[in-house]
Amino acid sequence: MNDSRPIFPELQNDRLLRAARGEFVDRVPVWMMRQAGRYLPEYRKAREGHSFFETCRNPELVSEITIQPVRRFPIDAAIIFSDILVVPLAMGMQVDMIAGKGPVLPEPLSTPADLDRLVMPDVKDELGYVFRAIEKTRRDLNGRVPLIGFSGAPWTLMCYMVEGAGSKSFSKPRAWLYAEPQATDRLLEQLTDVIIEYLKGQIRAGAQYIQVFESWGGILGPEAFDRFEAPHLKRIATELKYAYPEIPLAVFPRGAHHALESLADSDYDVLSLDWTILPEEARTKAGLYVTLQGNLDPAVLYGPRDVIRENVRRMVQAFGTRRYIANLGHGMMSDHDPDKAQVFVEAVREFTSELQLSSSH
Ligand code: 1CP
Repeated sequence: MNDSRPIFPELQNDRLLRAARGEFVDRVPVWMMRQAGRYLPEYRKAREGHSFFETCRNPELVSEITIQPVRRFPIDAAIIFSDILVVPLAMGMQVDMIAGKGPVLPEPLSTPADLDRLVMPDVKDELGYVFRAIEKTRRDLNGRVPLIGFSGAPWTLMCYMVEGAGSKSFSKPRAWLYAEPQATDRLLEQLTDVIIEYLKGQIRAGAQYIQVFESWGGILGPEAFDRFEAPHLKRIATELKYAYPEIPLAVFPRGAHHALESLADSDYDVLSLDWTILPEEARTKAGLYVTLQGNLDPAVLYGPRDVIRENVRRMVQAFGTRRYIANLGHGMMSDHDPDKAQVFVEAVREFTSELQLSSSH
């Protein structure tokens, strides 16, 4: 190894890592996308008086917020509190996080000439605050559960950088695919280079599992996805796997069912699924040698306890207990009731230990 990584307390719960590698687990591991956030009163309290990115830059606050859901729920992983938009920020773009609305980039990339405004950051200088927060959080977790690091995928980051905000259609970045294919390639390539360095830095700082969020993968058609994005997405996994073969890699290609077959045949260990695909169909597309993660519709958590339990039961029965990590099909929402998240997590634990027993008969 070309680096000296910090020494951390021994991991006491490795279900997530074992499931990602396809090893035996005593029950299915469970965590929730956006498990830290506004729906938790303790999160709202910790954020008081601190802007979003100020919070991200403060290792004590990041560690506290990251660990909050681990204290509250019997989950099998923590995910570092940060945001995918720290990458465009590090490349010199302005990003404002507007409370209740989401991210706004007031000076988006509107023509290829704007690419010259982007800087190729030294990730240690520009994103060192994320690495310091990971190291602190890993120490504070004290081996209770593994710590997940993450990044946005190139296309998903490009969506915000060109559109300038969240959007339903992202028509501006989609127009670039056809009006400015060369600039699109250049931007995605540059983002890929930054993402690889950024994720390597997260692993060196202590991240034990990496997830790449392709949250807007589904707005690309299959051909555009294969032509513009898939090579970059795969290169991220290949380069990380080469440098850190022991770290499981997950990708969340939201809405891009057509990409599951090809992503299963890449260096990702885990495909994270949204709720618009049946578990059986995902397994057929993905094959047996990749772990599936997901995929309960987060809206189920607005239902009563019995409805949540019934939906979880059906989901885990369909996925089975091997090569499976239970999760939602997208993030927790700010008006979710934390008690419903508790029902979800407990139901996974209950039903998957049961399945384990019955499948050993
Ligand atoms: O527990 C955790 O998962 C918290 C860490 C986390 C992660 C993994 C946050 C905190 N953001 C993200 C990833 C992220 N950010 C994604 C990929 C996952 C997904 O699809 O949800 C995306 C698309 C973003 C961009 C973003 N940041 C949005 C969505 C905007 C849109 O287009 O609709 C929003 C609302 C944010 C702000 C944000 N990031 C995180 C939180 C808790 C919040 C809300 C800020 C607040 O009110 O406190």
